[in-house]
Amino acid sequence: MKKVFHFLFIILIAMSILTACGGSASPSTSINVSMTDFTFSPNSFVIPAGAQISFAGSNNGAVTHSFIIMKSGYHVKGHFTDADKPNVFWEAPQIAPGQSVTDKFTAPGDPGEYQIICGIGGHFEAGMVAKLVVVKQP
Ligand SMILES: [Cu+2]
Repeated sequence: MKKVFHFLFIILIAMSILTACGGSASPSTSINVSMTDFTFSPNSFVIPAGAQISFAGSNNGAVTHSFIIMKSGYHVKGHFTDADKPNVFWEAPQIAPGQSVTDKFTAPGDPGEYQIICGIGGHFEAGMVAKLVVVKQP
C-alpha cells in the first residue's frame, strides 16, 4: 500500500511540472508591445501558426521605433541594412515617440523562432531585439 502512495506522489509532481511548462507557452492572437529606448517590453511573444494576429504597439521612448519580424531562420548580424530587407517577414508602421499604432498580420505558417528587431539606425546595435515563437495550432 505504501508503494502505491509513493507512485501517486511521483505522478502528481510530474503533472504539476508539465502544467507549469505548458502554461508559459500558451499562444495569443494579439501582440501588445511597449517600446522604449532601446527595449521591447515584453521581449518574447508566442503566437499560433497561420493565425490572424492583432498588433498594438506604443512608443514610450524619446525617439521613433519600429517592429520588424524577420523570416524563418534569418538573423540580422551586426547591423540592419538594405541587404536584410528582402528577409523581412512583416513590419509594423513606424511609431513616433508618445504614439501608438494598431495593425494586423497573418502569422507565419511554419512553427519556430523568429527574430524581431527595431530597424531604426543604431537600435538593433543597442540591443533592441525580441523573439517571436510560432507554435503549431492545436
Ligand atoms: Cu528603436
